[in-house]
Amino acid sequence: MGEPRTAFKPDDRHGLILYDYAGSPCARRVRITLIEKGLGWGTQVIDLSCLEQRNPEYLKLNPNGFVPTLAHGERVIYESNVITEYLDDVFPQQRLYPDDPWELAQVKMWQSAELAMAKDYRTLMYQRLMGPIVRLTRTLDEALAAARRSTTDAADLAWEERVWGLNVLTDEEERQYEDRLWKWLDVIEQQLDGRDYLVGNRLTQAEVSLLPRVMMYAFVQQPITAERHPNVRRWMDHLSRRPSFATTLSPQDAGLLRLSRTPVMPWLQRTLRKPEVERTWSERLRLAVAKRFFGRVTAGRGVTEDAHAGQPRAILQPRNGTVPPAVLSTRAPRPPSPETLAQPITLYDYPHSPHGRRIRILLLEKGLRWQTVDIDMGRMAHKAPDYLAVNPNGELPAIRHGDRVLYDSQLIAEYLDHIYRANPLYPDDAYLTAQVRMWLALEAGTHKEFRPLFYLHVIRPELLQAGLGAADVDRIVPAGVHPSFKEWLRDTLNGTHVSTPPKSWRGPSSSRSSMCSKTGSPAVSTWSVSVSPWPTPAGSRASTACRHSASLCHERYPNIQRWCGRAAERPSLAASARN
Ligand SMILES: N[C@@H](CCC(=O)N[C@@H](CS)C(=O)NCC(=O)O)C(=O)O
Repeated sequence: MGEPRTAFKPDDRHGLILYDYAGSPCARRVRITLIEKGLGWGTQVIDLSCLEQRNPEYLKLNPNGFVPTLAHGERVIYESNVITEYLDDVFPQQRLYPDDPWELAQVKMWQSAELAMAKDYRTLMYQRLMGPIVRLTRTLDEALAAARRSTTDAADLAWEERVWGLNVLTDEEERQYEDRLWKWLDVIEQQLDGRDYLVGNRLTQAEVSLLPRVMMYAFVQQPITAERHPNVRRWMDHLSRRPSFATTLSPQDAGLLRLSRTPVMPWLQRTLRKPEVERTWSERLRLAVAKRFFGRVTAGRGVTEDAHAGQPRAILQPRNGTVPPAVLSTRAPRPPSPETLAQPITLYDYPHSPHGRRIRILLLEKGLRWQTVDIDMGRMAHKAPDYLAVNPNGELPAIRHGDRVLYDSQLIAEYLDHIYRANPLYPDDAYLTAQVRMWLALEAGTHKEFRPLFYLHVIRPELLQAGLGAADVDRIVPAGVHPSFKEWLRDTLNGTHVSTPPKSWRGPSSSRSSMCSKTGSPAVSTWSVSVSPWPTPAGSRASTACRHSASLCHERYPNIQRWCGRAAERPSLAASARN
């Protein structure tokens, strides 16, 4: 095993280790937070260019297989937004999350929007930036060898091959993703009209979470200009001057930003796609120069020096036995006014939606009444303009609480738990709360695998039972829904997701194994019996997973089965079922 490598001189004052990658916007938001709070930390680089995030040793720390992860003594926290909120609770200096529950929910909605942007961004980035760089600097064999040092999962290796082959997206998909990224930017532009910050009138975590992503639009050839997005440009320029933002921009990213102002990347993408024999002499010469240049740019990321080393690197481990003191969340939410508490609650829901059910369970646990507006997911009504005006993510559920609109089931749950204090479902302790949020993040990490299975096993039978087939899609889907969603529904009805999932999603067979590996993590059972005395919102998804893929849980995972069984004893679970 190679030696653990740290990029910066470790600073041990607080026992913090950040598992980091210089070009990662998700890790950068943690670095910005640490600097804003005046904290020091040590760094362990996880080299994404060699798929080191799939290294089994790292997966033990972060089962989602992403950077960043933070170790605080022996505590391990993953998911950037969970990390930053934990830091805000434990190190309350320079608070970045607001105390007011509604402002807090708004910050979290921006974070949720960023997660949606990230899905589109990720594939475009692999197509337009990572792919050309990997293709230019390595042969396919070298790229696969580098990946194999961290993973033997066939789906991961197939992904690496697609990245190298510049085959992550079709041209049509590229246009769709680009379009969706612009739409997000339009939403931010509108919000910043006449204001300097996204929420309230000061810097909050909304800025820290969004700016690192927005800044990277340029990397996927979507430059943000003052002509088209003047407010976003002003906001970016202003924030980029803050020391925490300025010092966390890695030299490589600064170089890529400069490069993105030139036509080099689109040229590379085009030229690398040409068969070698068709490349002109001048193209070959320019490719050789580019290769030297990118070799230098990527050197700090481990691409070149590690690609041939042939051994997994050891990953620096959290310090066992170093337990930071238990910290009750230092946040003291202002009690809401009686008028706020009396506001009616409307839930935008779909009977089979596990996330809708998550909120139904919570409302029942708290003894709250609500009215339901059903959004027919089976007819893609959640992607229609009417609903997108409520929730630009196009996902269920959302709630209306008086004149406040909230989307994303996790933050809705936290908001309701903050406002209505009866039967609290989130713990007071900052680290336990972080653990609840990590489980929810793990669950969110199964969405891409879960989604095709959900359409195949839940939506399809329902539509077939109603006598509907692929030929009816144009008639039943509301006006204004993007054609790609109609195509998705047609594939659902034809049952062809199994063989032809959209390129950007993994297919159901790998869905099944990933779901298994995620829900089957030994930690799940430990946690569910030892840490959680309350029915967590995540329970609704576990029970749905069991129902749709019975082979996933019952025989293989007795602890999960016991956990589901215990949760099922809560009256709220039965009462929340709508199917
Ligand atoms: N929701 C996660 C997302 C983390 C994430 O996507 N990290 C990227 C770097 S910004 C990553 O590790 N990518 C590796 C991959 O896509 O396989 C978080 O906020 O921590």
